[in-house]
Amino acid sequence: MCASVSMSPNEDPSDSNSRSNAFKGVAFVARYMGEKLPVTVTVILPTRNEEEALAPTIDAIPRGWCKNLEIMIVDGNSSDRTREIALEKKIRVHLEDRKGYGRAYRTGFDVAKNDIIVTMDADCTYPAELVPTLVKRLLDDDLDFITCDRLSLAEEGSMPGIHGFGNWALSFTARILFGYGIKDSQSGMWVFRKSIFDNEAMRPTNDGMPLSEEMKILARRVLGKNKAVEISVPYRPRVGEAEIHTWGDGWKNFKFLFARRVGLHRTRTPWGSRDSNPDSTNGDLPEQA
Ligand SMILES: Nc1nc2c(ncn2[C@@H]2O[C@H](COP(=O)(O)OP(=O)(O)OP(=O)(O)O)[C@@H](O)[C@H]2O)c(=O)[nH]1
Ligand SMILES: [Mg+2]
Repeated sequence: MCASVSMSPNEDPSDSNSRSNAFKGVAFVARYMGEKLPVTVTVILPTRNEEEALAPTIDAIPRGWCKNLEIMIVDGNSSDRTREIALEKKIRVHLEDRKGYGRAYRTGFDVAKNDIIVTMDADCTYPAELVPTLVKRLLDDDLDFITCDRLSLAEEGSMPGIHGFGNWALSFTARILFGYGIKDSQSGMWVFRKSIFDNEAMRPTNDGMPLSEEMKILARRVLGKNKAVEISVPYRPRVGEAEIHTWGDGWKNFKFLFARRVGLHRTRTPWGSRDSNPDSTNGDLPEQA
């Protein structure tokens, strides 16, 4: 099971006083049963060998609070039981064999069926229980994009040693270069309207980990400060082994920030899914090798 807190609908997840109350609070889902949010939502989880954490991550996402909830993984050649577990849990599986975290999202954003998209790692680090609260915030405040800051409420052990420093250094550099006022440039939890991609200027270009910082840079640049906001949420220790290469990915993130600043970034692959990508909703998913 992933750790969780329950929030009442009017609590602000970024308010630490509210968070302490949240443990005693009424769960959002219970309150909103029968009074569903009038939106459709797709939760996208990129996965590469997440057999340990995937089931609890899926289970931690509340159900029954919006008109339609699609939960899907975009899987990148997992060689463990990740895809089988997703199918057992009856969630959508889309295969994207081109490598990279950013590639998975540039595919997932295109094939997501619903109007609001929520992203998270499939490793129990992000507060899945807050998904309804965050979507409600998007609607109530008429926002287009929320990015969740992990640095302010990170729990002990969630960002060991060099990762914590790397996150701080990258976030600091991004603030200096882009002056966009985002605390956590590396967070992978966003809540946004799929329609933001109707504007091609809002479509991220990077196939790797730098997609995360690119999303925030674009959101502030294209959507503006009033429509793209940052909210602090809890962040928890990872379940399962990470695929991240601390130094290699850190360096790529730094290089990307400078390249993007001077317009020298390149797109390696086109936006969107390929027709040849197998998808469980089309019934053309091959057996797990
Ligand atoms: N489809 C796909 N998913 C990936 C790929 N690389 C990583 N992921 C997934 O993307 C998410 C983020 O990767 P993580 O390994 O958690 O990276 P991180 O959050 O920076 O590192 P930790 O702090 O150690 O969790 C996880 O759910 C991974 O399983 C990839 O090449 N393809
Ligand atoms: Mg992670």
